[in-house]
Amino acid sequence: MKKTALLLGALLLTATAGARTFDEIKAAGTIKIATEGAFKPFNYFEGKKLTGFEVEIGDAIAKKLGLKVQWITQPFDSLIIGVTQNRYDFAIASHGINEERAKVVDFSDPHYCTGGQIVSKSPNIKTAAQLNGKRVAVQVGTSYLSNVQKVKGVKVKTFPKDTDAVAALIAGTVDAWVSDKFVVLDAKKANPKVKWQLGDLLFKEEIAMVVNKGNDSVTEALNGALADIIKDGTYAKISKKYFGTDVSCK
Ligand code: LYS
Repeated sequence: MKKTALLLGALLLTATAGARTFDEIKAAGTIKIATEGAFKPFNYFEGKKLTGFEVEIGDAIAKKLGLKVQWITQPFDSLIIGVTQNRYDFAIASHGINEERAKVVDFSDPHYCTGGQIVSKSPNIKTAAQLNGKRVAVQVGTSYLSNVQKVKGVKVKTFPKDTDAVAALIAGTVDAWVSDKFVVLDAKKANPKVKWQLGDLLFKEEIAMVVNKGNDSVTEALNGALADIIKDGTYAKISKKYFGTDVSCK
C-alpha cells in the first residue's frame, strides 16, 4: 500500500515537474517554441529556414519578452502531447481553440481568426450538403477532421500532413479538401493550373498559442507580449507581409 502511494506520488511529480514558469524561462534566457513547419504560410520551411507568419509572431513575442528562441518542429498531431510533457514552453502552430483541447492544455488569447474552407475542382462541390457521398481529404488531429466528420455522408480520408491532403485533391484521388482559408489561397497561388473551386467556410475558428495546463505565468506573459506587438504595429506589419491584410481577431 505504502509502496503504491509512493509510486503514485513519484508519478504525479514527474507529471507536473518540468513546466517552466515564466521566471524560470527568464532566468534561462531562451524560450522553447514548438511548431509544425508544414503549414504554409503560417509555419513552413524555405529551404532549411523555418519561417512563416506564426514563426515571425513567435519571434516578435520572444523579443518583447527579452528572450532568445529555440524553435522545435514536430508533426502537428504530437504538438499538444509535447506541450503536456513540457518538451517546450509553448506551441504556436495554428491550433483552433476548442473544448476538447482545453481539457488538456491552456490557450493564450487568439493570435488570428480564420475558418476551415471546402475546396474542390468541381463547381458542384462547394457546400457541406454537397460533400454527401464524397471523399474529403483532411489532415489528422485537426479541427478540419472533427468538423468534416460531422457532415452527413462524407467519406473522410486522413493524411499525416495538410500538404498530403491538398496533393490528393490535385491528383484527383479525393473529391474535396478542407483546410484553413489562408492556406487554401496559398495553395491556389502555388498551383495556378489547377481548376480550383473555393467553396463555403465549413466553420470558423480562433487560433491561439498552446501552453501546458495551469502554467499561468507563461500564458500571461504571452498575452501581454501579443497585446504589445498589436499595439506597436509589429503584428500588423507581419500580417500584411503574409496576407496583405490584418488577420487579428478584431
Ligand atoms: N486550425 C486547425 C486546427 O486547429 C489546423 C491546424 C494546423 C494544421 N497543420 O486543427
